[in-house]
Amino acid sequence: MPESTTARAQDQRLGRNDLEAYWLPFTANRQFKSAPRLLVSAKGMHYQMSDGRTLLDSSAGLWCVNAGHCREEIADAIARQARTLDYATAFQMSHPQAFDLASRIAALAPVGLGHVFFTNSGSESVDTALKIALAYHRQKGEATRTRLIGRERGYHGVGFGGISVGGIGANRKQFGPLLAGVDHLPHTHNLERNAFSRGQPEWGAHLADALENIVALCDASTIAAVIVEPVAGSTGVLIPPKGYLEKLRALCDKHGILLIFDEVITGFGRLGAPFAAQALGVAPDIITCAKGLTNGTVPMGAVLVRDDIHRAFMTGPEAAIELFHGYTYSGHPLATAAGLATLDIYARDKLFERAAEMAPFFESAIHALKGTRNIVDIRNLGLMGAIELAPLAGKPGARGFEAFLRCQDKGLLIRVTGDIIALSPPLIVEKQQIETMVSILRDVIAAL
Ligand code: PXG
Repeated sequence: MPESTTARAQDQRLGRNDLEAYWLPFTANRQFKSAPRLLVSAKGMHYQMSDGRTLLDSSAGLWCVNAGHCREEIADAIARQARTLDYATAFQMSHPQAFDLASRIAALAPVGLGHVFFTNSGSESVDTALKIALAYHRQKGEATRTRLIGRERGYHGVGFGGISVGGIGANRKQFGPLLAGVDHLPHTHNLERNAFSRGQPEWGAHLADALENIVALCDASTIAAVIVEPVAGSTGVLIPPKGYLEKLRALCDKHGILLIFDEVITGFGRLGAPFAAQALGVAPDIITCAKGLTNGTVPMGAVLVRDDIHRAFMTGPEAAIELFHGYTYSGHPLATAAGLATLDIYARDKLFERAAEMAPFFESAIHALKGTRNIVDIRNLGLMGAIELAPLAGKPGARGFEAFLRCQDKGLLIRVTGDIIALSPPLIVEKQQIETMVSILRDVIAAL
């Protein structure tokens, strides 16, 4: 069926069908169902909606479609794999591509993070990383190290571990007491000091010192790990102040605490290097990733682990299982096929380098919006950017959501979090498409 016919057929089907059964994630369900926004196809930088509208994708789906939509090579690899080996038993068995993909990821990773555990999402990667951190200290005879430190405004997915270390009140308050023994560092976002910074802001490295306060209260011997997003994505692209991550690294070293970078968004080129760790020159002990690993096609996540952490588990009888953790779909054949094809595209088209080259243009383009009514901050790093709007009095988030709807009317898909517009275009974005984004944003924001 030609694409447009498929779209129409789907539209008609949805018209007949009840929208009731599907409970959408992180969505105002009743509002959505009163005026559904449905995507039916995609190519490159664009989505097609069921009503025929084309949208320029400024958010790479949800920060995941780094190589652009519907890449033939990835689709072919998935289809081939589905016909060859649909599923491979994952415990005490495996398949060759899982090893290939792990090696390819390790080759992209910072030196020394050479071991890869597969999951199916960012949330699972986070919970896996936290469990590995706890188990590692226990392996080493430091079983008192059980505290986990997150950060305010951090997003680490929706598992119980992830929401416990996460720093978003709304994501926590419905769900009871969460994990015990969790503390939070302060977030680093400060408009008085850092508004309209280009790249990493100057002020705020000292905020990492809050870790010393937690150590003073709890003692280092009780702390297993600190987890942070190198650049916080979901809560509005919060860029680490210069020196902040370096300080956090030094404090973790000083106190024997593992440092986990949650690179679910920043992994796979977003900052112009494979991982933020390399772009920012700070090496964590564990990296979590997902999203861009398969270009958003097949759900997959991964946890990259320092070699000596992995080694600490490879002891005891050879027949003993070293880590009592894993998923039915760890290293799923369709996901590994998608991952290998995705990494091929990143390498062949030099997309991480492209992101680095495009970043200065992106920076100038979005900062040109300074002075537009309603904008209180613009910030950027690599191909991540944010435009923060002044909230409407008494209605936080209303202005952001209105911007989302109006941009859609003008053919632009944006991601909003409260009153912050987050931009993270696919790494294939062209200059002229960045200009289009900025021009639509200017018109929409000025008229809000
Ligand atoms: N860690 C980080 C840093 C993330 O950004 C997750 C973990 C969880 O990944 P999964 O695959 O379980 O969703 C994420 C996910 C948004 C948005 O627009 C961000 C995410 C997901 C959906 C929307 O802010 N990040």
